[in-house]
Amino acid sequence: METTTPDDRSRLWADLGMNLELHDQLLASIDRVFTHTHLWQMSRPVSMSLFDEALHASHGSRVAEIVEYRRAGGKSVGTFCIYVPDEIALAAGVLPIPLCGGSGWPVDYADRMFPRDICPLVRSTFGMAFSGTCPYKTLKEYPLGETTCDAKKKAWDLLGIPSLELPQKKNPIDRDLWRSEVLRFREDMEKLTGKAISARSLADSIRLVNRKRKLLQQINELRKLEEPPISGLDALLVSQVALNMDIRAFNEACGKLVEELVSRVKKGISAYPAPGPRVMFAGSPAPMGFAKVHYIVESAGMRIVVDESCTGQRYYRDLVDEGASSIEDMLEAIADRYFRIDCACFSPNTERMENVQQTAGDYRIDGLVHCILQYCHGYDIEAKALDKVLGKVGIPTLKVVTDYGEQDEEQIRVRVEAFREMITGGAVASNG
Ligand code: BJ8
Repeated sequence: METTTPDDRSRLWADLGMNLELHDQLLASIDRVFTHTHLWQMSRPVSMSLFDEALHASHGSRVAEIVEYRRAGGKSVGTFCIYVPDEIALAAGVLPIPLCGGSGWPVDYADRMFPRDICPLVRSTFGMAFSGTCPYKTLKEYPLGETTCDAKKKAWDLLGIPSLELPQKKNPIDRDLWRSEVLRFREDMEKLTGKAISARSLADSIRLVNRKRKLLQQINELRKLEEPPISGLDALLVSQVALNMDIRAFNEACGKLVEELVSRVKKGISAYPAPGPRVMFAGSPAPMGFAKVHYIVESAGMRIVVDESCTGQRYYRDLVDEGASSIEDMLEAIADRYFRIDCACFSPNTERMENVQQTAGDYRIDGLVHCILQYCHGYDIEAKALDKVLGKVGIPTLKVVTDYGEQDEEQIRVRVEAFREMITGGAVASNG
């Protein structure tokens, strides 16, 4: 919840050395986009106000909390991928701060360092840093990248950012490499704080992060119902906020939301005013600030009932096994859990094919919308393989390649509406 006053916030941003004029522009843009994409919905759960506030607090009271934490001697690490094991950082007393940008406003500021033709996620993240509008820029001991796609890998090189080495395959030798990286991350976190991680603190943080993922699972389980009590747009916002909000406060807010959703189901309250085809959102992540495709799909009368991306199922599907008692076994369990993530950076990525097929059945989807961020070749090319798998079970797909801008909204809408017509028995959609 936003607990700081406008004066507090201005002081905070000035103390952090931010560019206040440009930052005002960024905030105005975030606010305008959020109002446009989310506030037209007629049947939102009341507790979504907690997540709306958290989105706005991400540049206000959340920043103040982290400043306070650091003043008290706490450490933090900036991350860019859901492969970084939060459990280990938290057990060491290090706050992980996910830094992926989802706003279209700062992308051009990345041009002073990067070519224009790279993915908007990378451009938005570094555009914010370069324009002096990222409040988290100085709030971390160091940023930690990972060797996933080429855009990210080369960005780390250029900026001198260290990275976790992710294997590209899933053979036993790759699992060994990943395990050694997980152990290295543990050492790095211990060096940062000067304290060894105890078995007790690691067990506590495993339970804490599992609790977060279980709550997200409960919310998303309810989207399987004929009449989901929460829209795809709001479920996305919850996932986006999950990456920024203090974990305990997030778990509390999610608990309230789950209660309300269960009660809405009992009362027969749907998130949607009219019937519509059930679709899966799949592909590149949709970080906080980016909800364009969800907005277009749902305002065109379809229902996004499941998100397959890193701002969806890929983030909460797997839990860390809580059965281990020694620190070594816990680290093995963490390595196992993260190694199951089915990012398109892996090749072959057969797990993703199997997971999507399973999810398609579980959520009884009528169609799938690939959302590919421009120049995200992994998800773009992999869309073909997924189409083949889904084609065999008669599920149509639509591929939307886009960036964080608003210029293509109407073009996408035309294609999305044609897709809806095709699913409901009308015209044929074009898959570009
Ligand atoms: S586990 S999806 S968070 S790497 S930056 S791959 S959009 S071209 S973010 Fe990701 Fe981890 Fe994988 Fe998930 Fe494409 Fe852009 Fe690369 Fe991206």
